[in-house]
Amino acid sequence: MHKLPKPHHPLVTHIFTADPSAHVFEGKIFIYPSHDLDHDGTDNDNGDQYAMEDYHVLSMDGFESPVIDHGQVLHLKDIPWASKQLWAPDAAFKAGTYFLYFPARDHDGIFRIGVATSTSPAGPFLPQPSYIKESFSIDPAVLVDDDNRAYIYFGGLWGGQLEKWQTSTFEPEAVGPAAEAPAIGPRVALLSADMLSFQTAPLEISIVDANGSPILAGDENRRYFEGPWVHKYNGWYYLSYSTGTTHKLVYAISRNPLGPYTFKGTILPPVIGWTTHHSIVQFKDKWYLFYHDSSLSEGVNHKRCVKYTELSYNEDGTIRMIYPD
Ligand code: FUB
Repeated sequence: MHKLPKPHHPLVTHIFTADPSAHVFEGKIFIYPSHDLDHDGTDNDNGDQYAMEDYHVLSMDGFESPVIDHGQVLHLKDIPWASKQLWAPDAAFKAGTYFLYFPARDHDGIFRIGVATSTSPAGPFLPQPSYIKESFSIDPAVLVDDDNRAYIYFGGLWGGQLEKWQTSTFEPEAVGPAAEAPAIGPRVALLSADMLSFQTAPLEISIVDANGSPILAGDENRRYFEGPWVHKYNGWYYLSYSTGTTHKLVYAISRNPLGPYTFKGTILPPVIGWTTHHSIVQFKDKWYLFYHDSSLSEGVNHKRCVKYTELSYNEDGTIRMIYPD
């Protein structure tokens, strides 16, 4: 049991946490974060410092209740196909089962996405023996739509290897497009009815500006980098993500879960630390942003802490920008 959550304060301080995917399950708020290792290794652009080995689940009855750490719910040693780096996960619920989607490097060093199941939102989770066929890269985020179709969004540049999949096969030496070419988009696939495989091949999402022109690779204030999240508000799909090198959380909207998405603006300016990663969830009649920064370690990029704050919309459906404390 941990103290009452306060906006813009670390949810827990006994472990380092990041990449929070928040959901309301069984009337409570469940948070599925990465569990950052407390080590003193150096950083590189490949993200080797993010050497996570397990997942914990956090929950709160509400924002006036203490945070519960449900302990270790899945460990690397129990995932037959994975070799290292359990990065940003997400969870979903369908037909009595809870699903935990997570990226990890396989035994060839290639990032893939796996899935584990549980009868409880608090885990423990039992992994499938193999990664999801045709999956690649990182940062899965699952939207179960109102018609019960489930979409999985994923992909991340640099350490997340997305630029190495531009031809649909893994090209280890591939680099990103030229600055004046369209940026690489996140991927989306429809999940099968049992939520354990892709029903459709991953499709690249197009993110365009107000004139319908693709956001370009050199437009680092707006182009997709990693950490996709899709939520629905007033019939619109909101795709939010990190811009990576410019350290912002931004968003784009569409009438179709597969896009194209039209860029709208910034949700959160840069926080302390290199990465920024989030989720957006409705609890009762309010909306919340869960995010992380590196304040708990005074700026160490791989020792992060999960936080939350309220999120609100303008009359026209645009999201009001949030200023981190
Ligand atoms: O936590 C490891 C990686 O850092 C995540 O997968 C990215 O989104 C970034 O937050």
